[in-house]
Amino acid sequence: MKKKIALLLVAAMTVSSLVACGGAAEEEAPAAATEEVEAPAEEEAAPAEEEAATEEAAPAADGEVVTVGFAQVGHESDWRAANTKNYQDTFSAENGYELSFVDCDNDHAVQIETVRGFIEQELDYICIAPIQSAGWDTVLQEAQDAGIPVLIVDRAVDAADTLYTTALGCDMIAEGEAAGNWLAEYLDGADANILVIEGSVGASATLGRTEGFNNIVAQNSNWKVLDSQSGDFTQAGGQEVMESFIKTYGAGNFNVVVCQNDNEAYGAMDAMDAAGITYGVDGDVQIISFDATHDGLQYTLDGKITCNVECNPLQAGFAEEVIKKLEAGEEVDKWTLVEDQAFVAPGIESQYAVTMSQEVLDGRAY
Ligand code: GZL
Ligand code: ZN
Repeated sequence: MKKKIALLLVAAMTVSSLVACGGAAEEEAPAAATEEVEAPAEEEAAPAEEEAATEEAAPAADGEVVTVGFAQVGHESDWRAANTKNYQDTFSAENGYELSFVDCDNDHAVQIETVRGFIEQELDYICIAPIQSAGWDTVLQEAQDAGIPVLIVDRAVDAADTLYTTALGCDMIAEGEAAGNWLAEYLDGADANILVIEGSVGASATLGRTEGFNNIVAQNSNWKVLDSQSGDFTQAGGQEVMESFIKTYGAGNFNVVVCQNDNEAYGAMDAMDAAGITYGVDGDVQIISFDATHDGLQYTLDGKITCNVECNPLQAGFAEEVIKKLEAGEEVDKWTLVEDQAFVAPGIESQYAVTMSQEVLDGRAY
């Protein structure tokens, strides 16, 4: 592998960019401590540099430290916080890695420059959780020309798979279809007037869940999607979009709200509470959410969220497996599917989902 560069990566960070950003999800994020390294604000052209890695990383099995760059989406959701912690726990110094972690704060331009920074530092491996699917060909070609294997993790890129070593993540279209199939089973022929709070614009999680759910909408002529707007995968975004939906469509004119992640669902619940709209298994509106984080499944157990489709954030182990194979000169698969499942509120039996119980919740790893 690449000659190891001096371990001390001098950070040319502006002070502000070192501050753990108080992104919406952070206030709600569980205690998982992530030393956020906030990429510099957009106007600064300089690529986000990594924080100084001061302590010497313990040598890997063969005595060499493996350097890994991770250009993370941001800190928009509880799911993201769990995913970040999983990478930091896995690619730790005691495991023989030196992780250059950068929170790209949901900014595609910053993420591209961050990857360029990893290439300049000649890291051994680069992991990218792409904020958006489009716009990756050029920098992936640059990484390939530099001989650095790239792992596309969590979300997907719209680029030829010859431009990266491997990809891993959940099947977002299948997640959307699981939500739709469950809804069809639950409604059992009843009409549906549906509002959708989408995830971040251009993200494969948004595109896939929307496509998958709409595949099932197309099979149900008495379903109508009244509106579909992005809440950017944040709680604030979910609340804002739900407030505008309530203003536009009025209480009583919709009976299903699809939130493309749990944090948006929390915001939507706040907005419906404020408007006196009831939701959940005993309410006028059924909420479908995605991510199945701990808090999201607590709401599902409480019957507030009726259906929650999981996307497992604990994916770093898959990435590490690929890196270990590459270190050993072995072939790696082009794609690794991270399995997931759906959950429904107690009292609901479904062929598409697991019925929530305290035992199911206690058995969850995140
Ligand atoms: C899904 C992931 C999405 C989550 C959101 O794999 O990319 O991004 O559903 C997160 O919580 O913001
Ligand atoms: Zn931020």
